[in-house]
Amino acid sequence: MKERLLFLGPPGAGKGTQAQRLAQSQDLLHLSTGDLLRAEVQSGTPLGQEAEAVMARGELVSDGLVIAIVRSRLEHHQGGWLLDGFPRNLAQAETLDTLLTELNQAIERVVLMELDDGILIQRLLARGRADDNEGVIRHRLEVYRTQTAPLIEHYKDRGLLIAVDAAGSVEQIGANILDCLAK
Ligand code: B4P
Repeated sequence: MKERLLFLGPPGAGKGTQAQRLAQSQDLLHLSTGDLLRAEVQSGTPLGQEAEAVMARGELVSDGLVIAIVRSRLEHHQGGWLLDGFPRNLAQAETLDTLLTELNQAIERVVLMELDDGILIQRLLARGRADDNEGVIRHRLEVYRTQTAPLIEHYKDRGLLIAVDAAGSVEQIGANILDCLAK
């Protein structure tokens, strides 16, 4: 079983849902930049105040801020990890590559969760978080296409990418991911 993983995919594909299950069952550190940013917003820290309006618009929080969060969590961690929702653009991916070279911890697999826009929108509207209204969701999908989707080629070129169909039950998708990671 691979121990250093990235989860990639459009908003609402279920990255958080599957990442949490897998991290728990395989005893990996689960780093969700979305969850970490929401915790900062909740606590009203200066970082959270900066992130709040950006997230509500469905845009990406500044690279510097997100990278600082990830670095502080990874640099003292021993063992496997799963990055969920990070990196989200090429600049973040390149900084991550540099950080992981420094830490001598290469990525072993990138799991791409693929799903049609119609289902994504339905799932997010049903979730109903503050940034889950239709206008903001459509903007997040656009941000995904322009800024995050280029990472698919970035990781495919390195032979790290596995694509998983993200339609179906949570259990079924989880089983497919485990199968792919065992290979
Ligand atoms: P995230 O917190 O990463 O959230 P997401 O992409 O919207 O959702 P995810 O794919 O994890 O879906 P989930 O499992 O919840 O990002 C939020 C915001 O944070 C971004 O817009 C950005 O502003 C900021 N941010 C985060 N990381 C950043 C970074 N690196 N750089 C800059 N900014 C960053 O599933 C969605 C719903 O579907 C849930 O309700 C779930 O229960 C349901 N669901 C899941 N699987 C299902 C299934 N199989 N069937 C039916 N429903 C399912």
